[in-house]
Amino acid sequence: MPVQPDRAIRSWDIFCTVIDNFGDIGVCWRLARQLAQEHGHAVRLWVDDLASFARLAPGLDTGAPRQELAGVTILPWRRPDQESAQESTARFAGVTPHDAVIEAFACDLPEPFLAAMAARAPKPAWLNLEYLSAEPWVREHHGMASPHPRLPLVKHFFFPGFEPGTGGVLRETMLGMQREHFRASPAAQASLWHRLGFEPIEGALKVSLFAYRNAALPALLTQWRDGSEPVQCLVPAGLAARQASEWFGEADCAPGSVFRSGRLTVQVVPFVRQEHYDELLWLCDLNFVRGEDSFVRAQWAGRPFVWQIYPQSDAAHMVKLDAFLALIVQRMERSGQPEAAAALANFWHSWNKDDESPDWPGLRAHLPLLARAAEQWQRSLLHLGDLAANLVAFCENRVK
Ligand code: TRH
Repeated sequence: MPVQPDRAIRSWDIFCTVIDNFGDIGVCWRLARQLAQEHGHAVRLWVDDLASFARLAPGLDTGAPRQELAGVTILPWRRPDQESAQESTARFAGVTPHDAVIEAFACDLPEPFLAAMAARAPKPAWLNLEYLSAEPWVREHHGMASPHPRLPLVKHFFFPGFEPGTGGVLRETMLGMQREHFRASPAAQASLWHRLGFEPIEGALKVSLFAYRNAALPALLTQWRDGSEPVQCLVPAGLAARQASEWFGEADCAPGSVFRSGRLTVQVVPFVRQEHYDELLWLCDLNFVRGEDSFVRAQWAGRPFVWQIYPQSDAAHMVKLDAFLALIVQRMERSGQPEAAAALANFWHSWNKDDESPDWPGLRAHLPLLARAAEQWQRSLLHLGDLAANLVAFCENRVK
């Protein structure tokens, strides 16, 4: 007989704050869509900066007090330090919390909403969705409970991760099939090139470059320019495009801009809607990604990638970087590829330490092996289950 869950979860409130342009909206928007589209749940996504959100979701009306997009209800909110108690009370007046409430990445929930959670029967499942990390302590902390100091509410910590016993990472059910279809379909690829506004350069190594400003970039561009093979570098409009244009001595870095020197062609591509970003990753031989969501997407792409982790004070991010690298490197060493693993680790360290001499030839030499390892890695992640489904099961069975 199928086991009945302890409680049924059919609706969600997700609170997200947006810092540094996109902040955490990348993860929250993907999760919200998946809960709505794949699980058929009602999802309210509360976002404090609709203008930044609109870059990932071009259909968004940045002035709307409430709107539906991709099956998700989107509402504006302000963090407790951004609006007065009266404004917050007015905003949440008459709002009954849904079955489960997620405060993404420890953004504090507004007091009036917390009070409504405490008054609801049954009380909603309350989760803090944490940052993704490969550090070993994540497994122990995943699922930990934290009672509210005043209200009769208990928050649970949900940690994404790469190992059994963690929350896993986001992955849409159809992603693998979509990727295979794209790879096998010249028409789908042509349509992406059309959307990007460029043509493939025959024989060139295709690289996508999504990054924060990085002191290692000029040296990398120099090596690509002076290298022995043509490099076609597709840079989404933003920080890296600006930095590349400065290196070329060009003022404009709008989508459509092209910079050429030696063997290197840099093309600034439009920032595409989130659903299309995967296709860019599937198209390229090597992807530079950053932060959290694009980092995960690069893994599902099964292509070699270079991760620029979000920098933190006291270099705390380097510990996280090394924890993830350790997983990859150990796996590659076990399958007899220690040199390729060392080249990857070496390059990632340079890229994240603003090192002005990243070893491009070292990485390039191992790209074929790294491509195989990337494919194996993405297959190994499949057994974790997908974060959205893990989250539903967690709320239904583990939150009391
Ligand atoms: O938003 P990010 O820069 O990283 C985040 C934030 O920096 C945040 O403050 C930090 O706390 C967190 O990382 C760890 O990068 P990320 O996470 O990859 O998000 C970017 C989103 O943009 C991602 O969902 C992919 C999407 N995207 C598009 O939709 N279209 C595009 O063309 C590109 C390049 C990206």
